[in-house]
Amino acid sequence: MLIKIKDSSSLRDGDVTDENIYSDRRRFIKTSVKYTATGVLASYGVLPIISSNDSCASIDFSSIKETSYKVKDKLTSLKSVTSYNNFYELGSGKKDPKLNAHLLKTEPWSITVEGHCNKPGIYALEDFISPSVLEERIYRLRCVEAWSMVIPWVGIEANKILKKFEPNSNAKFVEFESIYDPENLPGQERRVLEWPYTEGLRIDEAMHPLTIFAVGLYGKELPNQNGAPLRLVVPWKYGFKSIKSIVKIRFINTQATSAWNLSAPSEYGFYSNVNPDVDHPRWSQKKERRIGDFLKRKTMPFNGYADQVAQLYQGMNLKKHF
Ligand SMILES: Nc1nc2c(c(=O)[nH]1)N[C@H]1C(S)=C(S)[C@@H](COP(=O)(O)O)O[C@H]1N2
Ligand SMILES: [Mo]
Repeated sequence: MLIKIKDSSSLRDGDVTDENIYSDRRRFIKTSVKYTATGVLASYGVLPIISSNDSCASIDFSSIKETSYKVKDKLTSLKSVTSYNNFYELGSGKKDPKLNAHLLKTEPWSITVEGHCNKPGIYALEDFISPSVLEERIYRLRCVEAWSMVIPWVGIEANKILKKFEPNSNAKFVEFESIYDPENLPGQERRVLEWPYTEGLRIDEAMHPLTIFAVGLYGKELPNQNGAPLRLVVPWKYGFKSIKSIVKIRFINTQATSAWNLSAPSEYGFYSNVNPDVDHPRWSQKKERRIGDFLKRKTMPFNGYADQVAQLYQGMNLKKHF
């Protein structure tokens, strides 16, 4: 992992961080991101997007600008966020990703950018993410399995990164690919899904200001089980669209592949916007269980982000294009 988020309060995955304590404390703790640029690993004859040097820069997490991207809901505890996961490469049980997290090798890490853009290449993470651009986003995450969480991510708007690769007018969709490492990742020994895990968005969805790349949560480096070192977060869509541990970004002309859509197209649509009115063929989506809560709550259209994103789907029949 190339971007290190150090937290002087030494929070560990196992620590129960009360959501309210966290939000108070983050104003006081000094957290730094150590950032070392090693430069582009290789490229198809293009220069790195951000000129690299050997300097280290730190940012103070306590001074991240107040973001308007937050929700009033109570945060899900750090413990739940990091020990109740879906990450099939690390096993299909909810506890497997944390247990097997050490098997995911995040160093070295490179990201291949391909397709309809002017700046394809193989990049190191720090070629396009500098700590000074990171911000906190508190988002709801709604899994298609009808549970949900509220997670304080640390990340950057996806459009800020994607634009640097200069996609051209043929880039109608963006496809992402996760790590493929069957020798180390126990879930990839079997074909539970088509490996590598893929996901995609229409280009306007990818460029929407709510879509982020996350490199951290709860003010520190992203735990492996949450998709280190870089994962997508698309808060108005079911969780499976938020692809983890990204190694490839491809600008394409036709609808992107999606691992779950490939495996069961009648159950998991390409769009997969959170929608209480479109049930999963095997269960209702009307309600959801917020992890940590006793009573179920109503599912909100677009997971509560309708004001910001509904216009992306004007004129579309969302029951058909689910
Ligand atoms: N590569 C990869 N990405 C993935 C998954 C996966 O199995 N593999 N699971 C998805 C699903 S179903 C959900 S709900 C979210 C869960 O994210 P979290 O474990 O950080 O809460 O990750 C998504 N991203
Ligand atoms: Mo999910």
